[in-house]
Amino acid sequence: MADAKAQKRQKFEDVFSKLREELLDYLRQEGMPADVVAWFKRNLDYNVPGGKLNRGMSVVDSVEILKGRKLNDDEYFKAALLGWCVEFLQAYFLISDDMMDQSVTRRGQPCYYRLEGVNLIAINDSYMVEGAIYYLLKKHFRSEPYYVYLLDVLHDTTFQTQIGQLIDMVTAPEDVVDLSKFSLDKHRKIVIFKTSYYSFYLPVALAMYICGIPHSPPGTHDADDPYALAESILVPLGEYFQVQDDFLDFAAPPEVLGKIGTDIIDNKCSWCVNTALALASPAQRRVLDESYGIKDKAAEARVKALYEELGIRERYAAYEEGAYRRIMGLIETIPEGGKDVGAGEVRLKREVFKAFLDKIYKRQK
Ligand code: GPP
Ligand code: MG
Ligand code: MG
Ligand code: MG
Repeated sequence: MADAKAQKRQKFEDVFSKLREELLDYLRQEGMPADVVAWFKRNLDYNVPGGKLNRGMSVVDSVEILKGRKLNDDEYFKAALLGWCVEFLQAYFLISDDMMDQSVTRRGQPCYYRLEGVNLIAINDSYMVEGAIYYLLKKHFRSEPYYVYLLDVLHDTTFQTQIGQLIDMVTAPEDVVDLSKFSLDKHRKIVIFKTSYYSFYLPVALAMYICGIPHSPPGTHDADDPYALAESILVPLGEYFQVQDDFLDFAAPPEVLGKIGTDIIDNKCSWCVNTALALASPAQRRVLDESYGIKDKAAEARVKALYEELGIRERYAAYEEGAYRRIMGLIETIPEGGKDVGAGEVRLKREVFKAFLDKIYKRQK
């Protein structure tokens, strides 16, 4: 079992090595100096492949579910390439997010911009990781009828993520604590724009495009469009995932979670603090105002004790049950058997969404 998982990851990573060589070959063909090629190579190796790869591999999984069979070599390569586009996009976001957040470490090593001699060159390096997406797409997909849709969905989700980043930066600066700026409604908008679109909708939409699922013809009701339908399920699913992430940051034992939560100390606009703010008495609110977002272990412990007092765990359990039922209900709006959603050869399937939901429901880490 663990072996099959490792093999699957290895196969996906092998595609990265190939894509990296295509990108470096392009620079070489253009006669770029060796130190420039080496710089770009280090940028790619340091920033793109080191994460969990869930988003990227979910493109491959979704294509397999939609087609209902194993992929041949060419189909696998194309699906994995699009999966890597999501990972490149995320790497571009994270390089720049770490600079904006002045973070110290990412994925257990120093943030890229903090490497000797990198500093603000990381701004250009993040743009190059983004630019690489469109070089690879053009090279492999330009003659496909759905090429323009791939470009569109990548551009749209990039802009949505940038908007989400802006709400986040303006609402929760790492150094100025002002809890009056927080609310559950802002939390929801931040999460949907900063995370849901690129992490959940984008991988599935890319999978749907390469499977040839068409948009509904212009003029038909928007809700019947399979992409609109997918979005209407995946955006709430991503929201649920991030609420879990926020809750686990507070509640999961570090030895289970694999990291120590820092949301309280970092002044994050987390689901926990927003729920606490909505429930707090004036005296409890003072505790939050005085202790949230400061770099002090005792202050963090006071906030955690208040979360326990306010019953954040029970609130979360109720939220999780509600979210699960609501999302299951949304999934069941996908027509099965009878009427085709996409009129093409391949139809949208409930299984795509159930696979995501099953992976995250009641997760402990
Ligand atoms: C990470 O959020 C930021 C993003 C996923 C989007 C960044 C978007 C840009 C347009 C740059 P975070 O700062 O809350 O999380 P982490 O703790 O991983 O840094
Ligand atoms: Mg950050
Ligand atoms: Mg950030
Ligand atoms: Mg988190």
